[in-house]
Amino acid sequence: MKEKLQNIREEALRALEAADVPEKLNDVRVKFLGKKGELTAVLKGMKDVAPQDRPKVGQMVNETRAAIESFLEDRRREMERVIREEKMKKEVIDVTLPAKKNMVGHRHPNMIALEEVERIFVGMGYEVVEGPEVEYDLYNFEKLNIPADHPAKDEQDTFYINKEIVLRTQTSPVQARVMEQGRLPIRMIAPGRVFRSDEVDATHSPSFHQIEGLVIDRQISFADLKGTLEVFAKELFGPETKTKFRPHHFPFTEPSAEVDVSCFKCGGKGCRFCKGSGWIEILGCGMVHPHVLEMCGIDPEEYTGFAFGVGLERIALLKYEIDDMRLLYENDIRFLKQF
Ligand code: 2U9
Repeated sequence: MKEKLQNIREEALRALEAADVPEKLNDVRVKFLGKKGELTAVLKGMKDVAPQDRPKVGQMVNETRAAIESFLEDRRREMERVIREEKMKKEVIDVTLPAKKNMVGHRHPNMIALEEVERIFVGMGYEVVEGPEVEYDLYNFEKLNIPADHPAKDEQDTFYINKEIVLRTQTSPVQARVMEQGRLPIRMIAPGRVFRSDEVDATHSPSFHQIEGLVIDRQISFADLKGTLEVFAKELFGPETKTKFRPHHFPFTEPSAEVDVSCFKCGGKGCRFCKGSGWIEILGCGMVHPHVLEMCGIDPEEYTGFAFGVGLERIALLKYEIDDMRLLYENDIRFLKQF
């Protein structure tokens, strides 16, 4: 019996020595230690061993099993070490290789224009305030002097979530909310996305961006409005830029005006860019209507103010000489990275 166990041990150790992949180690384990393995067969044959010899034989079987298991474990560890080393050698990183280039995006022309406008107004002491794109009809229309059935509501048709809630058609509701808070004076701009029922073409989109401004204080006059917008135009389009105020009508301002700037391409002589007129329309403005002040909780006898509104896309198109607004929404990096 001793000899038999000795033979099993030697045969198993040899087989483990010869195994060159972990799977073969497993085969050896099954062959010798498995349920139908050779060592297990010896155990099963214990009934034929004389009872007084059984403990001794049992001990020998256990020793043989322990020796095989221990060597098997050594071999497994050694194999894993070799495999790991080979893998490390294969995966070695060549730090001298050129790095992969990361595709970095580009700031959108709208964003560049917005930051420029914000820089100008923040420099004049304005705050930048944002508000919700989904608004109450009350703030988007009523408080801005556009009651139900007003023709301006047709012009600014939008998506109604329900009878009271709309996608805002202008950022003015942001100003109405700030006015209601009652902290005066106010000097603010409200940039953001707005929505209108418009067909897409080179100059229109059902969703675009506005920057509106509002100043409320004692003794604010049309002269303050003119001075502010003149500074704005010169900063944005260059120090030679002239401004022209044309009378206009908005429900929320009285008096109201549209503002043209002298063409920054031809200096006002008339060219293809300004369609021969020498002037380019850029924004609308006016003195805040007393009724709007009242509806937002401000006494029009004590306070006056001016407001203006400008389309952000319009500024971006003009400033970067882009001739189709749709290019601004395609987000083609080859287009975007030119600005
Ligand atoms: C309050 C009171 C008045 C905002 C104003 C305009 C004139 C204007 C247009 C420019 C091009 C919209 O983007 S556009 O289509 N806007 O002409 N907006 S005055 O007046 C306000 C705002 C808030 C409380």
